[in-house]
Amino acid sequence: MSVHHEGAPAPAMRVDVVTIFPDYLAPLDLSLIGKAREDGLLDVRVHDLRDFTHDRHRTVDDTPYGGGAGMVMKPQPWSEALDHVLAQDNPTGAKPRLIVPGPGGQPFTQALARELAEEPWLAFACGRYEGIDERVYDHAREDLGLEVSVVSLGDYVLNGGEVAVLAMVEAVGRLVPGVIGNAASLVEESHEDGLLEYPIYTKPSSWNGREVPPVLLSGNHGAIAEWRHEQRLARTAARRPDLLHASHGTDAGDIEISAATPGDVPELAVLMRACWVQEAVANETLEIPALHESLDDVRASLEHTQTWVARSGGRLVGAVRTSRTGPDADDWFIGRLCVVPDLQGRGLGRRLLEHAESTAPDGIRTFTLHTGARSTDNLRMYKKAGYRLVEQPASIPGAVTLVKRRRR
Ligand code: JD8
Repeated sequence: MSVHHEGAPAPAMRVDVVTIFPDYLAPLDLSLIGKAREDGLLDVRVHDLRDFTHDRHRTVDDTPYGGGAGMVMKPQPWSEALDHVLAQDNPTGAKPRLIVPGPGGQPFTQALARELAEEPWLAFACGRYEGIDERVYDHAREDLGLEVSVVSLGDYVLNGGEVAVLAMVEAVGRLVPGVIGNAASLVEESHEDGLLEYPIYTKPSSWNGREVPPVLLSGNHGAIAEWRHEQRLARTAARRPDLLHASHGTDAGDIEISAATPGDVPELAVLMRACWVQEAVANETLEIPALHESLDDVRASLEHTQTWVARSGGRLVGAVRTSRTGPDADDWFIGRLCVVPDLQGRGLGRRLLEHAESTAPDGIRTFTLHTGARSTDNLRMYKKAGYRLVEQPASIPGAVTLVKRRRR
């Protein structure tokens, strides 16, 4: 496994696949994964398990101890195959993460794909017949010191692991930097943030008596972003309510948003400190007003702003503050949007943002908010919600201003 030098192209992610049907993996020569292999972004190697047998019939299976239908894959060929993979082009004695597809494994998800895409070396063991002798898993963990994960593609039964490996290598490989041309397109995909994709259209704008939704022809990016988000919510609610459940907090049902009261002040102060220390680190500055707000400041803020708190099972897990601003008092300033660290990335921030927008009184024409120039997750969420960065410098050093026109 090659050592990576600063500025040098990142070493390819190495992927080894062991199977008795090497041709089953031929699709990995095609399309984006095939191109990524040519470009040296992925180093995919397929090995035939039968090459590690020594009898005339190249036997890899035998009858199950204890009786029962079908055959079991013998341990010895697997042991020799794994030894071969570990010995090949591995001067530093690195160890791959071993993934063994199986109907009883942990579910393969986009989150697991993202996790595996961080690994420099993956090895996949494709079982067939009734499966692989259990001692091979123990040998890999205990004798070879490999991290072994049994992973299932889904709750249905296949005849072997090859199809699962095809899907996993594609789902992981496309997340490797450089494999997908414009990485930005990865952001709005289904399962990336717990919501399904919005409907898409291309020319002609009128086809078979059917029109493309006019908002998509409007050129109004704020309106388009918001329409797309609403479509994603509607589709997810219709097709995968379980995802909505999951993405809206540990138990969606129990996160309530309500108007803040003086009783919330102590917890609010703690939450803001926790969240803005995170922002201070990300933006390398302590010049963040929220960090310097005293308990009295927070208490006083309830007088001149509308603050909302989110509680889960009585625990304060999020908050947001709104106030009418702007020379024509037609701007709704949304601030102090924060979510407890353990619930970030599950859509609660988005929910609080939508709530803050939805409570804007009549006459409000724009929504404005600030965040750190280097607060990448926040910026991604706001942009997906239809906000646009504006030149107007934020009154806070290192911060940026984002604005969205209100749609009625
Ligand atoms: C690996 C052998 C076949 C499975 C007897 C049918 C994954 N989501 C998934 N469904 N099935 C698999 C899978 C099936 C496999 C092997 C993965 C190796 N089989 C066996 C047990 C019942 N036959 C899978 N990932």
